[in-house]
Amino acid sequence: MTTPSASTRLAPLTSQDKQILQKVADTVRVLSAEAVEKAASGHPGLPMGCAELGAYLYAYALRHNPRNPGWMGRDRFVLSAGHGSMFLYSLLHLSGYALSLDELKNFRQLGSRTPGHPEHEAHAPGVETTTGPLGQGVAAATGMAIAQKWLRARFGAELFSAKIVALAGDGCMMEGITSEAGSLAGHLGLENLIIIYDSNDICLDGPLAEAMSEDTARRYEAYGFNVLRINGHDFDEIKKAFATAWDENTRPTLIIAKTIIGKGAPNKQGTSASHGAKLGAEELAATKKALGWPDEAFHIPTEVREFFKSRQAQFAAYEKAWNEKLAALMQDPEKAKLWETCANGELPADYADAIWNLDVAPNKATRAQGQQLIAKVAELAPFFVTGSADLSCSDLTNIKSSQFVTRADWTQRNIKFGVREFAMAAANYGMWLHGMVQPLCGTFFTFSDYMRNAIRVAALMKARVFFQFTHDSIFLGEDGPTHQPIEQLAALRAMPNLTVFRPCDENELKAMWIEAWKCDGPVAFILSRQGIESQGEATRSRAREGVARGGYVLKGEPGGRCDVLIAATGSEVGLAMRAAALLEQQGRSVRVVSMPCWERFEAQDAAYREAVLGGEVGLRVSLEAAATLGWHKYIGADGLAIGIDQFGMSAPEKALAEHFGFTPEKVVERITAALPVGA
Ligand SMILES: Cc1ncc(C[n+]2csc(CCOP(=O)(O)OP(=O)(O)O)c2C)c(N)n1
Repeated sequence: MTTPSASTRLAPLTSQDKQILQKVADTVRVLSAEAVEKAASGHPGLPMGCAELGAYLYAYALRHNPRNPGWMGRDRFVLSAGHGSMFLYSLLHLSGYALSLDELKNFRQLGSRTPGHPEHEAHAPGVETTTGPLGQGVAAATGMAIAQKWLRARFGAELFSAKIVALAGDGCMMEGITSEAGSLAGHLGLENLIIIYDSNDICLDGPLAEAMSEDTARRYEAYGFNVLRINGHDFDEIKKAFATAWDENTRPTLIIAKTIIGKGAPNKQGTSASHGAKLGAEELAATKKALGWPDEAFHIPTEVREFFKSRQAQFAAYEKAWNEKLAALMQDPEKAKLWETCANGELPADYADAIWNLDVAPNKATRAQGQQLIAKVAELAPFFVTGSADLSCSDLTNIKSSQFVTRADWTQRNIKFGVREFAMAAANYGMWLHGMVQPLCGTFFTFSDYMRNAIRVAALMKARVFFQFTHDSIFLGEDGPTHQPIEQLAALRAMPNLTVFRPCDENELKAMWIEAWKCDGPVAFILSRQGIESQGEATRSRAREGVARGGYVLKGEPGGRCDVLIAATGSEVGLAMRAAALLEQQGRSVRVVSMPCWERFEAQDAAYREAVLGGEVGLRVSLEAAATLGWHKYIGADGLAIGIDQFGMSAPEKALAEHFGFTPEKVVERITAALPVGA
């Protein structure tokens, strides 16, 4: 595989080139400092320190087209050190993206497209991913690089040889997620990944040396990176390093760029004083003076404007050349069809029926049934890719008809992310952001905590990653409390934009898979390790609509009167049904509500919710083998929440059920005790 040669693609730098690049860099410096000054908040240090790198990147290195930020063939730039957001905004504005100077003047203000940290394209075109939590951008970029290589194996190197460039600071380099991502990228030989390390030796609290002293270059060499060291203010060195990185065919690249934080601010450069606060009027004035800048605020030199105007033809030409290659590919009807399917993320029109009519064995663990669904989905969606953090044998996320991706074989559909949960989660949203793939990744539910902030960033962006979390309660048994989730359900339900499903059997599972594709944001599948009793006809007849609505009456009738209402999810739905049968033997009327998805239920109108949970009800009970937090909003302050508000224990499943009161008899005991006297 050959990538287009950067050395031939990039114009040689003349002294005139360097002059204009320096002007661009200084414009980035001053614009960034001015915006932070006006907002009286923000981080001028990184944009000022990385200005030369940014100028060269946006002017020459990136094959992008600012007039069409969504062009699939573009190189992608991720500012992992998201606090330096003005770096990105300045360059997007200058290079011709639809981000006005007024937006730069509105930095960090309510409703602006220039928020404190870069937020995905809903805010500014050209922002490839939301960043800010340090290190995550590197893992997201790794995911984008993975998506590129995966698509290259299907559509060819002509179309998928873009580079993914991430800019990381000292902070990113200290984060564990960056190590996970680096280790993975080296292992997979992601030659399309370029990490620029803004090595300025200063972080928020002061000199880096007080917190980090390892040899980063050797660390990355050990991961399998090609490591280059440059002076990040020298255009010749920058050009050479980028040319080498763009030409690299086997290894990811780390460019360690030594820079001076806040460069250009005469008194604050090189110190943490320029990291995260405005320079102050005096220092800003001194900066402008030192750079030979006019007093006028937000000044952009005409030659900088003219320069980027002159670059637009080249930017457009990149896309045009790529479009011609795409047109050639489209001559092949089979490839053309596959392209359309992947590009539109299209499922067959009858996908819901195809899923619903699948013959799935009842009375099994939902993770096991889930694997059958995954196989079906893989058939329906050729752009569907799965991955696991070394648990595919257990979380059963892998597509059985396919093998695992290796650095030499990207035609496969399962990815071994290794035991790197956090990077896996961020890489998965990176894959989704890249486009043309639908990722799913899995691990044990309790380890969703390792991934949590990446799930959160995915939710913030409404990136539709499917997260499959298995071993969903204490009933995983002997592995004990470290592995038994308790508070994770409540924690995920509290996250905006995330849809959480906990199906009770194969029918709810199928309905979940139908609904997951309609979600606008990440989706969490919470599946059991242990076998679960199927609800048979009850869910067969009601779950398809019921799951879509998030909660539904599984036994009894909506509204009306009953002595006891039990709302449950997942494995506890079967338990609720058994407890209901015992209560009925005592002559009590019982309604059982299955609530596999709170978010969907919340989205229903009041009349529907009232019909499911309301009416003349003697006692409302919730039943879930997890923290009870949140249930009282459905069962009322006087309802009985049966859950587990303590950590679990290591023991066989049955012993745990007895101990924690999750048997039909014990549930009935508690309900009977809670019923009003005489009821
Ligand atoms: C996960 C995470 N932890 C902490 C922070 C807060 N924070 C923002 S920038 C920063 C220091 C980063 O230092 P460096 O990468 O060297 O940035 P520079 O000083 O060069 O701008 C910290 C701790 C964050 N944004 N994300």
